[in-house]
Amino acid sequence: MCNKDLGKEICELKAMVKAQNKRIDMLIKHVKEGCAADEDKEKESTIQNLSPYLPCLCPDVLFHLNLDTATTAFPKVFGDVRFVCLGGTAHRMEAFAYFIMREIGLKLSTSAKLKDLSEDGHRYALFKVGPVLCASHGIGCPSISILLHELIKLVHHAKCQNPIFIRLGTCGGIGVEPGTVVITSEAIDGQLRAAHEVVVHGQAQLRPTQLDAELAEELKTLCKPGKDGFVAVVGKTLCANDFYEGQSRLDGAFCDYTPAKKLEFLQRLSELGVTNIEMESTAFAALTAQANIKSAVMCVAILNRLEGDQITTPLDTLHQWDMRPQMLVARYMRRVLYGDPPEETYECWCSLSKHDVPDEVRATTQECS
Ligand code: R2B
Ligand code: URA
Repeated sequence: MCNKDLGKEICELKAMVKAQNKRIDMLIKHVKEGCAADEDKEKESTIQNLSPYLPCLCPDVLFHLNLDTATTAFPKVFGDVRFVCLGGTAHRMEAFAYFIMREIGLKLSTSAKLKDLSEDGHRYALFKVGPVLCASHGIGCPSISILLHELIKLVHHAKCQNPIFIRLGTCGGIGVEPGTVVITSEAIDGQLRAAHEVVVHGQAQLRPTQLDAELAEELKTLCKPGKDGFVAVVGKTLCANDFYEGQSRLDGAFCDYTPAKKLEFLQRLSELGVTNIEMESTAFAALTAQANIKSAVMCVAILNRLEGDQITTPLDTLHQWDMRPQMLVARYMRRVLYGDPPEETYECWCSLSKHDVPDEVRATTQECS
């Protein structure tokens, strides 16, 4: 063996001894200070301001999700969750789960399909695709609020670290071309307050509807209008408690105002910087902000309310538009997970069950080896 080879070997051995010494020091420290306490401290979730009564719930039953902490090991099953995506319907969120699986490079075995983890609860749908949870929230603030209480507890029990919540939906645009993606800067309620009203013990409380401004801007930059064929804008969102009179429509079963009054209201909204109307953003913004969760709302406008009330766009066009916020969120996740562009497969636990894979998924996913 020449001197050069010997020198290299000595160098490698020294590095090994140094690493082992470091490990021994760490183990001694853990034995002295109690490693269990250390590990527990490291693994607390980043969720804040939770009810002081949560630790007393043994088990905690997340009734509407049909999950509980006694029968599900939350840290094991959900501990790797980094993104929680919410959308109105179970069908849309199941399709989104398959879409995001491909987009983040996950593979599904040919005999498996994603399982709705809350199916037996018959309220909301919940799918897990590696680091992404996909849930349906129904219509309106009361519905999304119940889901968020339970999802926030879920990520807390799972000890998730800085999960990002994103609502993907549809909306009525104000002064924007149908098909435009509107990302919410601020959510205001039907009385034009940047607040979510919660009635507790007969008293109305106003909770701030704060969203992450940086995240909204970043999501916007991921849209490439020239290439994508649509634009994304950031603007205020009016969150209504009703689809018809609450959104100043003339086409509900009842209407006691004139077309002129309707337009006057919509123009007023436009002057206030309101770019769209939907039905969940105030509750979504308030609950995520209270929990210290970074969050965003991204909705595709399916009509321009300055031009009408009825939605007459063909269903297949609406389905294509539905994909637009999903495409942007996929780009965002790939950037966060891998940097752009995606290079590797993310290996992790999915909500799989052994059934046939839908054809459209089989066509676009590779078999596990
Ligand atoms: C947008 O669309 C739904 C009503 O059709 C509602 O959930 C919303 O926010
Ligand atoms: N969702 C709404 O809440 N309003 C619309 O006009 C369209 C979708």
